[in-house]
Amino acid sequence: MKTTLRTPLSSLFVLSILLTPAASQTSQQSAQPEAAPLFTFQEVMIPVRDGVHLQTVILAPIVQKGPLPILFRRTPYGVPDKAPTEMPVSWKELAKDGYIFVVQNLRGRFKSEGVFKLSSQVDLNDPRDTNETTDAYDSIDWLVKNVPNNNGKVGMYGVSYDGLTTALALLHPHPALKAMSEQASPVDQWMNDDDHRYGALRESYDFEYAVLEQSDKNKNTHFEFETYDTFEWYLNLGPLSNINAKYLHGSIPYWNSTIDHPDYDEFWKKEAWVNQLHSSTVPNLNVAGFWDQEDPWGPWQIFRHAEQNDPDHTNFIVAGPWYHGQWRTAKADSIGLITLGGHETAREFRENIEAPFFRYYLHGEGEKPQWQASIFQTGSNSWHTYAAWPPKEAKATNLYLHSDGTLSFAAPGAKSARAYRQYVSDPANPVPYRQRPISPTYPAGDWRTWEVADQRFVEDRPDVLTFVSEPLDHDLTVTGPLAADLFASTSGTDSDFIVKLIDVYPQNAQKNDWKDEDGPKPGQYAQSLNGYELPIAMEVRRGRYLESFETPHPLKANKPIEWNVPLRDHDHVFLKGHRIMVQIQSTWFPVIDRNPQKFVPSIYKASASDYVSATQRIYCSPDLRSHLVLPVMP
Ligand code: PG9
Repeated sequence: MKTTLRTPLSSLFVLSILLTPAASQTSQQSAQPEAAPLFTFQEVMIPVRDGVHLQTVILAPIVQKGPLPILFRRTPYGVPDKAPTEMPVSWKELAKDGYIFVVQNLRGRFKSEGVFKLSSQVDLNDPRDTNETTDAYDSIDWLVKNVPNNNGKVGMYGVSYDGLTTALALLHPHPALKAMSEQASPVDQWMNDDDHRYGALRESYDFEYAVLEQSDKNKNTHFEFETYDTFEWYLNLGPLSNINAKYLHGSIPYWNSTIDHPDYDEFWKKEAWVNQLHSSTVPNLNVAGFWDQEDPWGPWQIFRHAEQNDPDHTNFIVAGPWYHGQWRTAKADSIGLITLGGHETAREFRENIEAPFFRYYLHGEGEKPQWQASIFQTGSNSWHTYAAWPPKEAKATNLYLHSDGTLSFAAPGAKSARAYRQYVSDPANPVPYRQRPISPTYPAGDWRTWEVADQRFVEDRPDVLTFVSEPLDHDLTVTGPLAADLFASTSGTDSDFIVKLIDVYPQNAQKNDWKDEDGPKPGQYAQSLNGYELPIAMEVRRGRYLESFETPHPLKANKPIEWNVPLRDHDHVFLKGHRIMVQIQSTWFPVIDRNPQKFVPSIYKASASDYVSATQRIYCSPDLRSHLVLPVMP
């Protein structure tokens, strides 16, 4: 396998934003004498129940007047090697209240002993099982007993993997764990989140992440692609079995598990830890990003599971206009080209929501949140609170696809020109999920903002269908879970449909600021929002799993059937003058692996000749009314 090794501390976004000083996110070390550290630094090896020791760094404020709560983060990405001399950006608001910050490497990562399993399996019935739930429990027990001058209260928080290790503590929380903020935690890697979407493999993510984390215990490892454009590499690769045959040779356990378990079997059901959660066991501030390119789904699921029994109302959800972890950056006043009405959404989240939440539960000061959901609504660019999520006032409203390429709230009538629209999907020429050249997933770079990219880049492809509404004559607010209900057929026996709901900006959305005589600088013309096609929700369904997730079934060629495509929770205003667009396609490569379009027992064992072109039809007739379901606010 060809790989390069890079320093772990610079290679991962989440870790880097957690440790980047507030003053400058990009500044290099200067020749100045080192500033004094803001925290004391202690590295300890915490023993857990099976005798394994976990590498843990304890950072207590240099000036500590009295007992303080502990804020604990558990990570596979590495711990700091010294105390920061400038306050890390994402701690700035929290640190004002005073915390002892503790960061721990998961078992099997860096100096932590044991084996890293890249797994969220927890078996609470097996007294010998050790997992992230028991490691969190044992570590908290040690911390409250051994860290000097702590007040006996612990909070946990973290983004993504660190969010997962936070959330897993919900399954058997230590009594000292008084509050947590799970942020972008995955919950079920087959159903959604990082690795699959309802069984459709997130090929580039699953592969590149498994290599990143399981190549070397002491490092984060980046796969070395032979082509600059990874789209080309994945296409040249051919069938997925070539990843092991040509590159990994079975050396990466998580990748092996992925290809050994194509369907929703016991392996994935055990990974789906959230199904063990039925009540709100610890006050929890769940945090989700609307344009989170990795784990947009998990926080909503954790929130919904805890809602099953939340008598003390300690289960909260926060969502905003963010890519994965963007709420921990300095400002988040924009995402890609999209500005956010002058709001510094990340700072506002930390200052007005996260810090007061931990202050209340860990310092006993201030007020409990009076809302259940606090959302930065996109489109209107404003914060909103909701007593319940989804808000009851939202009314499920159908938006219909018409065979003339229009979208409207009126259903197709008997006079509809045609019953369907069609295109040919060719796995040899798949639709790229973002503009080529496509960079490697890590280091993250362009990967972060691909979900807000202007969708005009694929609109003219013959294998992408576009439906668009008239300009809206009033603002349309959509708050709650969205879905698409398609009636579609394929000439093959397996197939994918990808649905994108898009907000189309008016042609004159923005005044261009170049002087007429100068014209735009190179690249500037494309940096405008005029006519921009902003994705609001996007998702894929894979035909073989429409009937059952456990047992794949072939589709009947050319038979229209119903495809339900959940599009997750959103809070967005399509502004007056904007248009609503829906795009439909059958490939989204390489973020989703190619469906051969011919049914095979396992796609991961398909051969090159199994991949065939297919004619796809989307029905828009009075009987087969493909539509989106939008939760429209009055
Ligand atoms: N999205 C990453 C991840 C989390 C959990 C499991 C696997 C991957 C992450 O950013 O940590």
